[in-house]
Amino acid sequence: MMQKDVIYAEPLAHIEDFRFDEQVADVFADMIQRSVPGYQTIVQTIGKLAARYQQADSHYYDLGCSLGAATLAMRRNINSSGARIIAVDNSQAMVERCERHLQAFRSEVPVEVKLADIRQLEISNAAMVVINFTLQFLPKTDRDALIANIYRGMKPGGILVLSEKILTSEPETHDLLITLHHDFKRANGYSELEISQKRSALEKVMLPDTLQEQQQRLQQSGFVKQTVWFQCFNFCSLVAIK
Ligand code: GEK
Repeated sequence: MMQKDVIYAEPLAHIEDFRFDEQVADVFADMIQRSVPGYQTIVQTIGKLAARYQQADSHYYDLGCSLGAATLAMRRNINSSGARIIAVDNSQAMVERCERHLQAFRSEVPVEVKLADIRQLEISNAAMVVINFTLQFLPKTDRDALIANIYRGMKPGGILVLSEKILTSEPETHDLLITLHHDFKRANGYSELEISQKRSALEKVMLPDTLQEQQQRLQQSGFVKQTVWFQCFNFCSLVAIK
């Protein structure tokens, strides 16, 4: 059974910066589902895109894979020969659980789960790269280089799926999206205390960009074909095709 996220349910004397440790990894499936609007839709669509954009003898990357939800979605949908999925996370706790999770399902498609920093990863021969809510955790100064590295490692016709929480520069609509997201969390059983303590924990660790910054970064890296395919409140997913 899925373990419930109660990490911020009690008042904490000191709120430490959020980390992807054992405690978070244990409740992550519940946490992401109750916190990210559209998460299921996004993961399912990643599967559909894998079916559509697969190419023979290619690599499929899941960058910041956590428990491997996107990897599983791709793996279920790839049937071309010579496919290999590379799932990468720099949290030991996540990588261990991801491996266990993947072993629970049968598949012909080989998956390599790597404990590594995605900023140091060599990306090659990629028909598809997924970076689902992970870029936002990198220092802002490292984001351009990662997207450029992804572009270089992709095959022509390959697809990048980039999902992020986004900032809106105009204050009133920014506040509106935040309020709607908090309503969503409340409707999923998070209390005011949980919402505000989690917000403090993420303040210095998760620094979203605006949608325009994301789009510019993709363009500067070489992606001329790109579109937002999903947005709910301040959560957004883009596709870019090489
Ligand atoms: C999903 N994609 O379920 N290198 C590798 N991994 C990193 C790095 C880094 N530099 N920085 C953070 N991570 C998943 C959800 S969660 C999103 C992704 C969230 C990892 C981190 O350890 C964590 O597992 C993941 O990126 C972000 O579709 O919690 O909002």
